[in-house]
Amino acid sequence: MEPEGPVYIEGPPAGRLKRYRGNPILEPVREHPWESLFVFNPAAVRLQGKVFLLYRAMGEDWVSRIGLAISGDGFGVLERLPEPIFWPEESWEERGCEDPRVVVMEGRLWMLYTAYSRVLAQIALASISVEDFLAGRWSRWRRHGLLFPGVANKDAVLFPERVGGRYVLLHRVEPAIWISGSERLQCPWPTEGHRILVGPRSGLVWDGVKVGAGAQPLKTRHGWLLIYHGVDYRSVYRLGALLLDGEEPERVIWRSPNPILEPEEPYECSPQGCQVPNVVFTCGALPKEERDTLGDEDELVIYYGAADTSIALATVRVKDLCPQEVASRPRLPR
Ligand code: BMA
Repeated sequence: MEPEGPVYIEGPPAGRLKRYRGNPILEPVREHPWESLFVFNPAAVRLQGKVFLLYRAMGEDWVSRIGLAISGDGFGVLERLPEPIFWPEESWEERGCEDPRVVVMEGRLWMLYTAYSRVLAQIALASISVEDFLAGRWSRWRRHGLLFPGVANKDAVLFPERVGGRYVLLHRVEPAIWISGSERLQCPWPTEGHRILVGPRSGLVWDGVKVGAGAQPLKTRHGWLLIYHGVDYRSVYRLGALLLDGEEPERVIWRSPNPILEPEEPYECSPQGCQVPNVVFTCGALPKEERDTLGDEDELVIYYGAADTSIALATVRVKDLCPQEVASRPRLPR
């Protein structure tokens, strides 16, 4: 029988992420007024063999702007721009452009971000061609507007390719992660056909208060792997994993019962002058080696904001994250 609503199967535990020894990889720059206080929550894309981190930065005026760091191998930072690449221009984002999540489709970078107006946090969409991005032509960013005008919404991320011919979006109307498809990638996004993908679990558990999508979904042989964040009753932010059906991503195959990363290191818990203690929060992850579809042995690099103050990374192999018995589990009938 066709199950009604979101499918959630309690499953075996996920493996844990392994922190990079060189963490944090990016910290605020006191001499740059726009990023002198905090840098965190980067999107990650790979272009021409390099990793580009588009990160949220806050400085003296407490307004969030987007900065850019470039890495050759995805670990060490080769270059970091002295000026932001994207900043508030519209009234609905006057307090900041936060938490970018970027995918590359059809020759353009598509960036969803939280547009904070001082009153409301909403989802906005901007894009730029790969060519303009690589040439640093920031005036060529195109603002498409608000995805759901007037609606409080956060943590939106696009799938990196069309699924079943449609663009697919995850977003967050508190306290759950929602999923929705559209024929067109435009603002406003259709308001019909949205479904809850997963909500918080009940009880005093690590993802018991609210959940939100994290990095862009990664395509694996077993389905779409989504790193999400869960918040507990003490406002601790941890990361978990979801495996979604490759063709019908609204079907949840597995959800990690345990967190895969939680604040433990000093830079994640309560570093001096930190913005928010006990936070690990991701907006971007990439395969270590360029891949279309990830296999079990492939390694993932997950970039994350630590205590809303600095940027760190952690790695894990697909097979260590997603248990074998989940990968080989027979799928529910379509
Ligand atoms: C969320 C966003 C994130 C932040 C997180 C933890 O609501 O503001 O940017 O990392 O809270 O403070």
